[in-house]
Amino acid sequence: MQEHIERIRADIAAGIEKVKDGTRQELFELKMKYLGKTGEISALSKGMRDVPAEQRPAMGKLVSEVRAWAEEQFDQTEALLKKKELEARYKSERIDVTMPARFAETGTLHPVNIVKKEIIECFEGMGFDIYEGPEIEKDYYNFQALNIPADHPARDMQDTFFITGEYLLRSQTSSGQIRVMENKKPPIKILSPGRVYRSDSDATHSPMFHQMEGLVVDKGITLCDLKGILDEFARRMFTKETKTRLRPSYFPFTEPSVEVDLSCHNCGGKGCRICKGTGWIEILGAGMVNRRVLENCGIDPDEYTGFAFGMGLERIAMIKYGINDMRYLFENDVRLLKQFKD
Ligand code: 2NM
Repeated sequence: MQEHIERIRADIAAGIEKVKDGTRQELFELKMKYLGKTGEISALSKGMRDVPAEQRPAMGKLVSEVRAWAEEQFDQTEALLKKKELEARYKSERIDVTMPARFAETGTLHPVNIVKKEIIECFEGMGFDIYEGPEIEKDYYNFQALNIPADHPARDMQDTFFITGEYLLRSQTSSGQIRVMENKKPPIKILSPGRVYRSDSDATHSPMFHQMEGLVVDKGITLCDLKGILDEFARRMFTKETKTRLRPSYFPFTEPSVEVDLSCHNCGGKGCRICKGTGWIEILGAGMVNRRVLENCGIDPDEYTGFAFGMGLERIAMIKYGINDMRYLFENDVRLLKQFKD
C-alpha cells in the first residue's frame, strides 16, 4: 500500500506539472481523478478496512498526509492558473491611456457660406430681416418690375436661363424683394441671400453664384443712410479702419446708382497686389430705389424713398481670403475647403 501511495504522489506531481500550462478545467478534472468521491485517494481511505489493525494507524497517517499534500498542490496550482488567466486578460484588455485619441473628422463651412453667415450677422445686428425668394421666377419679377426694359442687354437669352417664355432662373435676388414690397407696407428693412443664375463662365463668373441684396424703404430715406449702413457693414465685416467710397454708376432699378469701393484691407489704401495698386476694392452696387420700381410695387414714391444694394458672395469670399479664381469655389476640393474655419 505504501508503494501505491508513492505512485499516486508521483502521478499527481507529474499531472500537475503538465496542467500548469493548461486550463483550470483540466486541473479540476485531474483533481477529481484523485480527490473526487470515486477518486484514487478516496479509494485509499476506503481500502483502510483491508489493512491489518496494527498497521492501520501508520497507514491512516500516510493516507491523510498524501491527501493534505494533494489538496495543497491543487490549491497552489489553482491559484497559479488563476493568476496566469488574469494576467493574460490584463494584457489583452490593456488600454494605453497615453495614446492620441481618434477624433471624428468634422466638416467645415464652405467659404461662401462663411461670408454669408458673417454678412447676415452684420445686418441682423442693424435690424434687417432675412427674406429668401424663389429661385424659379417670373419674367415680371426678375425684369419688368425692376424697370429692366425689354431691349435691355441683360434680357438677352445668352445671359438669362429661361425655362419657358414666362419663367426663368432668377438672375438677381432683387426679384424676391419686389414680392416683399408688393405685399408689405414700409418700413421695409430686408436682406436677401440666395442663388442666382447667369449664362456666364470664366475666372470671375460662374453660371450659378450667390448674391446678397439689401433693401430699406421708409419715409425720408436718403443716400446718406445707405452710406452710413455700408460704412458700418465695412467696419464689422473687415476692420474698424475700413472706409467706403461711392462712385456714380447705372442700374435700371436705382436712381441715382453707385458702385461702392472699400479701402483695401490688405494695404490700408497704400496700394498693393490685391487692390491692383489703387488702394480700393469694388465690393457692391447700390443706389436709391428707382421711383418707377416703387410705383410698380404700389408704393408712393412721393411718400417713401429707399435704398438698395447687392453684392456677390463669391466675390466677397475671394477678396476676404485672397482667392484669385472663382472656379476654386466650385471645385469642392477639400484641400481648399479645409483652410477656412469660421
Ligand atoms: C444691386 C445694385 C443696386 C437692388 C435693387 C433692389 C430693389 F428690389 F429694390 F429694386 N434690390 N436690390 C440693387 C440695387 C441691387 O445689385 C448690384
